[in-house]
Amino acid sequence: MIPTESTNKNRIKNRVKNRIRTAAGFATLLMPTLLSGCGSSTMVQTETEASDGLISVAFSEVGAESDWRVANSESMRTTFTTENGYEFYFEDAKGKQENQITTLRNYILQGVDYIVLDPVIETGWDEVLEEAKDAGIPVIVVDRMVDVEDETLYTAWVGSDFQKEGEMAVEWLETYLEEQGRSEEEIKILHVTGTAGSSAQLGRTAGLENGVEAHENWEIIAQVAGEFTQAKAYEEVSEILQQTSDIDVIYCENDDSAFGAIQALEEAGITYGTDGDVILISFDATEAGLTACMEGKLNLNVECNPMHGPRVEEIIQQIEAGETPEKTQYVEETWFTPEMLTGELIESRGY
Ligand code: GZL
Repeated sequence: MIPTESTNKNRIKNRVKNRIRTAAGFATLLMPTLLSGCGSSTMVQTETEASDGLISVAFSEVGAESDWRVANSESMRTTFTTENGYEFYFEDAKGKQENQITTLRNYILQGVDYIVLDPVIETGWDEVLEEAKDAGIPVIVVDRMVDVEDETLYTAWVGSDFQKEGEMAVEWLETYLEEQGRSEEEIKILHVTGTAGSSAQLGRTAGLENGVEAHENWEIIAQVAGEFTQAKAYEEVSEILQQTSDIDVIYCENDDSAFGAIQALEEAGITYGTDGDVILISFDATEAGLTACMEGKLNLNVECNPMHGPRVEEIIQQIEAGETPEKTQYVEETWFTPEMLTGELIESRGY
């Protein structure tokens, strides 16, 4: 949506202010180079060079570690297009917080209109978010959460209730075991966690651990770091299967790590899924994950919606119109079992 005249004036005024501050910032940064007479100074774009009338949205993405992540990046790219009235900046941090902090500082120096941050882990953001606030640049946090002293350091957060996702999985497991006549049986669970300290890992882990706490016949026999990737999960699960095959459930905190667990189970000759010995639970409900679930390879897949682009755009348009967006916006999510799924349904979901 192209902004109105009044919001345009506001933004240009803001942008000139930001650029003056940025030029000063650059000058300080470049001073040593200039004084030493080497290197070329890259002055900030003047107002006439900037793409006037477009809203600059600068996104710092976690990485490209999973199918979910790729869909999340795509949703942002296809929302913030020039045709829609935006100048879009994108940086993939390759899973490292230090890369995200560097990226945010560059966005601040560039004097962008909005920063969107998907924080790889929850802690360590206070300082750089303070710098963005001082620069007058609103920060919208998506997907994972930041744990900061001062909540005014970000304008809004939109994402999933990860603990609720875990609780949905536990509720389903409880019912499933009941239907199988196994509610009194000793249930041994292998827990494959996501990126340590990420909101998705913290929430999904809490959901499972609380569930185990409430069922004295459930036991987590091992917690291994799958880091949301197929390769790492395969390595970790293979190692466990060399020590024991006495496992009833493998709880994987995303689809990619579930695929790693499947690889390890197949190599060990252990059956899994709806007709196998091991119950497989996964999260994300990506196209690949739901297809595996439809084929009976996964018993349950809990949805985690990555399509944050449209929601972030709504927040930006509210700010542009002088409104105050809701601080915390949870997305609605559900779960899937094999009998619920068809090729058409999977196709219709778009990721
Ligand atoms: C969840 C997101 C997680 C996904 C993983 O919202 O942060 O990160 O569950 C992704 O697939 O790597």
